Amino acid sequence: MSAGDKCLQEGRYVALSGGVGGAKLSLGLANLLGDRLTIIVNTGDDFEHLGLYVSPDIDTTIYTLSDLVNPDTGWGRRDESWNFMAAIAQLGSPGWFRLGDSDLAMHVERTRRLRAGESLTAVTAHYAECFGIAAKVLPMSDDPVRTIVDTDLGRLAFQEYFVREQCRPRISAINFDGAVSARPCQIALAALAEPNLSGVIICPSNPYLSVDPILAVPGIKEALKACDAPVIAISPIIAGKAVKGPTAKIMEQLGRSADAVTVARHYAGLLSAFVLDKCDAGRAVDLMLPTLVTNTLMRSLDDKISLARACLDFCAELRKGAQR
Ligand code: FO1
Repeated sequence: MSAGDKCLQEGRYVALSGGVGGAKLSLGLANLLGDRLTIIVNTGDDFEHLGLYVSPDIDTTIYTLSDLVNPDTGWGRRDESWNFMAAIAQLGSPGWFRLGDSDLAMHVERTRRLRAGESLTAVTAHYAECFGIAAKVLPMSDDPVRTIVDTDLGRLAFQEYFVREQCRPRISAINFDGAVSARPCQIALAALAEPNLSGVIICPSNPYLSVDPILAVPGIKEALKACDAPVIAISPIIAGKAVKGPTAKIMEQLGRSADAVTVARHYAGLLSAFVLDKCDAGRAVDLMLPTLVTNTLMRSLDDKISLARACLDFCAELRKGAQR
């Protein structure tokens, strides 16, 4: 058995992920690894809406891994109905954040359990079990960390910026309120400290809005730096464009060039290696890191599994190189 095959069959991996883009690679990884995968998910997007605790990136991860996700939007549930939204709109409630009828159950039950004293980690583990997900899905922290953006419209909570304002305001700074005093999810830290960890994969999520909040939780960056396994990141930028969402636009607004190299440099000091798309092959030489150039666009399930397999093989290669 080759080292790569052995890692594929025995190794444990940790993924850091935001919402839609990250969940796609998480699905590929989950297909190959099952319960040997731990996914640490951004909760900086969480907020209270209509009195309910909504955790969008956890929801997206759970729905994607259980094949319930709406394939058109990448969030929410497939074959959803919208009677609740229509009924509440009639009562004058703001309708900018759409909660589908089946999706609603997720938020009502989460809110009930949190109010009864369960942690977000426990509720998320319960949901993963209910939906038959073998991988561990973990919030980055059980404490509130909230992504707040400074914009030309003033300070906006993440969902106000992202959904209500459709990412139109110009961002000048990104803050993670509460991060300084947040405690990291202990199961996440334990997964990163495991002696037989084979790799850590930073998914192709928005580095500034989705991965940075995870890295802002005290202890997580330190655990990444301390772990023996290779840490790799996949660029969410392909040929200067984000596959989905405002990553490229935000990079420009923050005065950075929107390309894969900038993403790799953003993670400076954390990475053993970087994965970039074939379209950006020419930029690999600009990085002072080992690189894997492959197809990173994930349209089909096969694409997701192929990219996941390439990442796992790459981790195995990096481990072999480190042993020499
Ligand atoms: N995204 C939207 O663009 N519009 C919505 O109305 C919306 C509702 C929504 C409800 C529950 C949920 O879990 C996610 C939802 N999202 C919606 C997605 C989400 O806000 C963003 O994709 C993430 O926060 C960014 O990762």
